[in-house]
Amino acid sequence: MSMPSDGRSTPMLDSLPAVAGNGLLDRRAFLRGGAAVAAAMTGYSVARTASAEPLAEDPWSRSAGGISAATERPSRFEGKVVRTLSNPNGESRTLHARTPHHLLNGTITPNSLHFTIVHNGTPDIDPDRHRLVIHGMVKQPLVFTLDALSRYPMESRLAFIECGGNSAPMFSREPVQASVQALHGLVSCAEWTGVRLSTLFDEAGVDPKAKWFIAEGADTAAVSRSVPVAKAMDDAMVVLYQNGERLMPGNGYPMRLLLPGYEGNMQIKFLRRIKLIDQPAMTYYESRNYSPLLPGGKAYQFYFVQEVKSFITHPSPGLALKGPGFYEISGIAYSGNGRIARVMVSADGGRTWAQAVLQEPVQSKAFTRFRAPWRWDGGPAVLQSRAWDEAGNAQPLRAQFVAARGETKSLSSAGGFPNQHYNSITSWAIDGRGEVRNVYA
Ligand SMILES: Nc1nc2c(c(=O)[nH]1)N[C@H]1C(S)=C(S)[C@@H](COP(=O)(O)O)O[C@H]1N2
Ligand SMILES: [Mo]
Repeated sequence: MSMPSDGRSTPMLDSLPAVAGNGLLDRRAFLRGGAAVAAAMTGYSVARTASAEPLAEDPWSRSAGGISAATERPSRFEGKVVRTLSNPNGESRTLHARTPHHLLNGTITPNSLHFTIVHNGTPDIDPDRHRLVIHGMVKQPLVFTLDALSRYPMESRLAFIECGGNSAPMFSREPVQASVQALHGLVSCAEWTGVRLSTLFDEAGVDPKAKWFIAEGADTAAVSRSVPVAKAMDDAMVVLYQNGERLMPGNGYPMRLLLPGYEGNMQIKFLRRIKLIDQPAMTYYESRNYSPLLPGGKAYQFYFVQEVKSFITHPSPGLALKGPGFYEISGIAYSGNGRIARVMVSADGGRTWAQAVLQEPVQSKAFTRFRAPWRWDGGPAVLQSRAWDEAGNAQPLRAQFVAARGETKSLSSAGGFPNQHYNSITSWAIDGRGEVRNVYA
């Protein structure tokens, strides 16, 4: 490897075993409490050696601080940590707000940064006037106020929500130069609290011949989707809280349907109606928008599950490397089929792979943060991640994926209806200056 820019030798770092090409180190360097990595980093002066001088007394150390706000906001120095808006002028049409994954860490998306898609603006719902009706093929139709719903037993779970159109630019034949936020920002993960849908269905007395239900929102877009009753009996919820506080308006206030692992579009926000039916209703959103086309001209009739997927958030475009040395490669993995079983990371465009550490606890249908230690020698590298889930599914390689699912000729045709459910590999190329670019490898 080349010498770090300050010219010092790095005996400790060199003693960490490389387990794959281009400087990927053994993940056990992390498992030993990080001591091996810490020792290795000293030669690289990521932190500068402290001298004997006292710490500077900055103004904030010398006078009383400000008052606590009733609702805390992030530091004013974090003003760049924002969602990007597809429709910033505030017109009431489809609006996409994307999560800045490259500026976050961990597994929970803060409520203010959870992605949002609203097809006809965010309604300003008075929770006291909102009602949820369950009717159709039931013994006893029911109507719930928010208060009434709040008296049922509740539970909390983590779950990611991903738009079927997330990563649509990755279908483009030429790699689109954009950030992880622009490419993969339509997925987020939160802790959701609410009432199991099976509890409400049991009370309503669902007719055994009812195999589907249709869920409808109170917004003017009246987004509605057919969902199998089996999902209701498995893990669906009517959620009222998001990371401990009431749902954000954009995420469905005052109540939404949560279908862990299923396509975002089905998880109806501003939920006002559930109708039990004996066959799918073939609504606009399921028969036109969300039945992805295949290269042969056939289309999926339904595509509910968001399949196993991962992408690297650090480093990623816009987060340039600052000189050779130690870096943690980290990213997000998730699967609509259950827990993440394994994530492999490559630094040489998929020729060789090293196993990443999965941050505990690894939870079903939720974000799993993976991390891998890496020694960048300053030369070109191509970083990739690939995930497996506990159901045995592997994230498909790009060649396999494109053969099965197709690609689009240009950027402008990306994001169209055939371009959904991209779950293949993302590759970040790093050049000699440490700049990061989206490539296909
Ligand atoms: N009522 C209603 N529900 C809706 C939508 C909507 O516009 N109205 N958008 C859907 C789409 S396309 C997605 S991807 C998810 C996004 O959930 P989020 O905005 O909470 O992230 O909500 C779905 N549920
Ligand atoms: Mo969506």
